Amino acid sequence: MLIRLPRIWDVPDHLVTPEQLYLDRRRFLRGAGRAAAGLALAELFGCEDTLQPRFGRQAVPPMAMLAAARNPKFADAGRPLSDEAAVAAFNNYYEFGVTKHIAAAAQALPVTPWAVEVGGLVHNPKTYAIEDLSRLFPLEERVYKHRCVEAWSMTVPWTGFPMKLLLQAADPKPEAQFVTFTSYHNDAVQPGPGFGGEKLPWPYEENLRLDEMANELAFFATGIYGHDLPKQHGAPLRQCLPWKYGFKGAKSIVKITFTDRRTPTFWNTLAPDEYDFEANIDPEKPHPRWSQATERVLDYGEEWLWRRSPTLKYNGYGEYVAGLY
Ligand SMILES: Nc1nc2c(c(=O)[nH]1)N[C@H]1C(S)=C(S)[C@@H](COP(=O)(O)O)O[C@H]1N2
Ligand SMILES: [Mo]
Repeated sequence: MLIRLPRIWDVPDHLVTPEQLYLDRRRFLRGAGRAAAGLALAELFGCEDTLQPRFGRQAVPPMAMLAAARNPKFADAGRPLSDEAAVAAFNNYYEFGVTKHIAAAAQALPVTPWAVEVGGLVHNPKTYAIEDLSRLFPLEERVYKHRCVEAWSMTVPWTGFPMKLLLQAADPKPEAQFVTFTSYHNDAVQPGPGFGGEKLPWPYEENLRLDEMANELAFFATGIYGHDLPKQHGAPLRQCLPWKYGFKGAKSIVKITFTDRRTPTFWNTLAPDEYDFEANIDPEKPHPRWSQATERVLDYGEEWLWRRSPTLKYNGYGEYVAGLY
């Protein structure tokens, strides 16, 4: 029997991302037949390799440069930097929609004033204005690889400060073992997605063990490519955890809460068998719906350039984090 697979460029943009497919499948399963929905998914993933450079580039409006020296330890991730305008046009930020092209919609995010509430099981609960954070904690630049669970990756210079500095300032009580990061959420400016009136588990939340937050690699970014974060990248404060899949790092953080237990998180609540708590990058542990052995690296250049490359355990950062597990 001849089965015609749709070529990826024949498929609407909003159908090509695995995380989007998950949401769609939930909708399909309530209506259409289970088997038919399963087949459609299998067909789409069958041609993931044919993804073509077809997304645009997003001009980033001029922003003041940040005075932050590059940390020599993280000056070079061993592969070329991704093109700034390309990564600014290819984002996951579901509060603003399910496609990768939410940059325009994300401009509705109100970032001034911005406060980050640090509390829970700590000796020093405090609400920081975003300006205070970058004054209190010296900014540095680090080039990190970012690997999405959807098997695409990028290489970008983040400006920010180690999470450990905020952890020390908060001074957790002995019973604190985990920490929850909460993203901004406001239905009025962040409309979607909502399928058939289904309420998704907003706000977006993620969590870490305390020793993961204290790890040298765990980083809060306030900037990218030497200037403030564009809104689509999670302005004005986001997490960078380069040894974990991208969904573990929340964008546009408003709250950081120290706890004695793991709290529910956005993707894990939606699909516990697909998005686990640890989410450490591991080429030998396939996602239930696709392999994690390789990734498509977004390199650089005038046009989109996806380069297929093997995925490394802990994204190649084992020397820093392997001892945690
Ligand atoms: N609040 C929030 N944070 C989020 C997400 C999201 O949808 N909402 N997506 C995550 C995922 S899956 C990835 S891969 C990265 C994408 O970051 P980027 O768009 O800057 O590349 O943000 C993560 N943080
Ligand atoms: Mo992701």
